[in-house]
Amino acid sequence: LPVGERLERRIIDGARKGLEEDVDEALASGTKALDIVNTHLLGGMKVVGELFGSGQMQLPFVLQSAEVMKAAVALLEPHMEKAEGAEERSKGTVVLATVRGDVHDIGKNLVDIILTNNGYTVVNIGIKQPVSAMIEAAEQHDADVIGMSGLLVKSTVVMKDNLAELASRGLDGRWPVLLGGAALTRTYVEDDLAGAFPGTVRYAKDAFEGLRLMEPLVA
Ligand code: B1M
Repeated sequence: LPVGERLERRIIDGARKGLEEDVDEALASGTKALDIVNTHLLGGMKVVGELFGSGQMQLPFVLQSAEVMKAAVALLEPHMEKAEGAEERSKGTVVLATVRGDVHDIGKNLVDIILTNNGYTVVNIGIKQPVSAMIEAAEQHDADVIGMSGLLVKSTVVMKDNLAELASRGLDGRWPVLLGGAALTRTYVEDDLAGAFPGTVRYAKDAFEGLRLMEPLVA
């Protein structure tokens, strides 16, 4: 198999042994680190989601796939392009969290990498975070934006509650909120959530849309 397909297969099979060699080979062939993530690793993860969703894969195997995905991203991260000046001065600060009750963090951590490599300061507070922890971190780090990630359908309701709590504490105008994760839809965020939230709330379908949205949100 060509190395890209091998990497995709590794994610699906949760096969960690020999990963370094395949990552090195893919990089040596001239494929950019981010393209390897977006095409091959995410391609494999999509299949894992489909197999799990249709009952053809059990949870422990999904976990193994997630571990291989994380290991591959960690190997590729040093090879990712950094925007000029990204390390010198920060374009703004974002507090990033996976919402209460949700453990999925691969997407959130990719958003962290992309924003960090493009000059933003990311305060990544982890998974299963209540909105109070996001507020605390945003205050402590004088953040410009709060970013919430969630993949479960129930996380979309948690996000709605979080916005309501920000508003009820009078904090809706303080931080614009960026939302992302596979269970969300643009209409849900832009119509349902934004319609009921006095502050600014935006939907990012992927890490790159998150990056594009940061500039107007920070301004
Ligand atoms: Co979970 N899981 N999982 N899982 N899992 C899903 C989400 C699911 C869709 C699978 C399925 O049924 N087909 C399903 C949810 C169904 C639903 O809610 N209706 C599901 C389920 C059911 C569960 C459990 C409940 C299973 C169980 O216990 N019975 C359980 C939940 C536990 C909990 O959270 N309380 C569970 C557990 C797990 C693992 C631990 C095994 C593992 C996670 C490991 C980890 O993250 N450390 C796992 C995985 C790997 C998945 C799938 C297969 C892959 C998720 C992933 O990493 N994708 C997933 C299937 C799927 O998503 N279709 C599934 C790759 C990642 C890069 O994509 O996170 O979407 P994503 O991020 C994207 C964009 O969404 C966006 O940018 C990223 C890429 O550019 N983005 C943002 C994300 N956050 C953003 C924030 C932003 C901006 C953009 O700004 C703030």
